[in-house]
Amino acid sequence: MEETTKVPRQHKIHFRTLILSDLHLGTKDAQARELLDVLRGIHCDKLILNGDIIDLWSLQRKNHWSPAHTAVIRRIMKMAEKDGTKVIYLRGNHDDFIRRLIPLVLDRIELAEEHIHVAQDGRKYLCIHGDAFDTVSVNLRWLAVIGDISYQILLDLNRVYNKWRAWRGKEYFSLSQAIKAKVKTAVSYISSFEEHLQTLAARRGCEGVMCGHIHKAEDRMIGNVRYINSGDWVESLTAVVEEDDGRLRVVERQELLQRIADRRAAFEAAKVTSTSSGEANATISFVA
Ligand SMILES: [Mn+2]
Repeated sequence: MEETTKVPRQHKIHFRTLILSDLHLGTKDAQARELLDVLRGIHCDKLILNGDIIDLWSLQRKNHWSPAHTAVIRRIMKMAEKDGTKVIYLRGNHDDFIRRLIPLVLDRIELAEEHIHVAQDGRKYLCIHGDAFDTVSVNLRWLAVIGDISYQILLDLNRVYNKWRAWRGKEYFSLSQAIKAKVKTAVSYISSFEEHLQTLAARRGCEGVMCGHIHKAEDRMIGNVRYINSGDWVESLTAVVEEDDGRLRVVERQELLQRIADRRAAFEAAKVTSTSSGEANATISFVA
């Protein structure tokens, strides 16, 4: 893997906070390279890893750990060590092995069950993976495991189906997203999820809740609670950022890449201008 610290800080885009969830490192569907491109161009004060970062469930079945996955972990460690980023790793249901360790603070890296993020405007957001709101995975763990295996099959199917679509010249279609949307509505677990979420936010004195788990980025009001979901790095490639002006937003990989590219281009342009103006005198005297 490429060295990750060569990009100078001035070349990077800055966020007060970056929230990522559901990287599922250790599975073959984790989009680790795609994430690395983004992480290398970002400097943030705080990084919240909202669960399912290392997929131990899947690793125990089949090991798909790759050098790109190691590079992601290494980049995160570097952010804590070199950039001074405070890293908060929250337990997910696929990495619940860290449950035995929490709460634990290792210098700038903190492992926890949940975290209250105070935004620039003073509003409090409860950050929690979100499986606790998922009545299926809490009460029927065996069903959740079966669901997880069928999700894997679905992802495999999705890949084959989209290869066929690409061959036919058709655009990408997420079979798994479509089926999941249908199934979850049918189970009507959504309403109980919303109730749960509002109760917990009230109990923690928070105006908002930030989750992962469902692999679908969202930003909407549930009653008087702002619910923000950072999505995942398996399919949707989304994150939540807290901009320098304090706005919390859901962002897609494409936007992040564009901003990183713009930043680099602006920096390079500034460098060229300063060198050419430095050479200008020499040119003028030569002409004279
Ligand atoms: Mn999860």
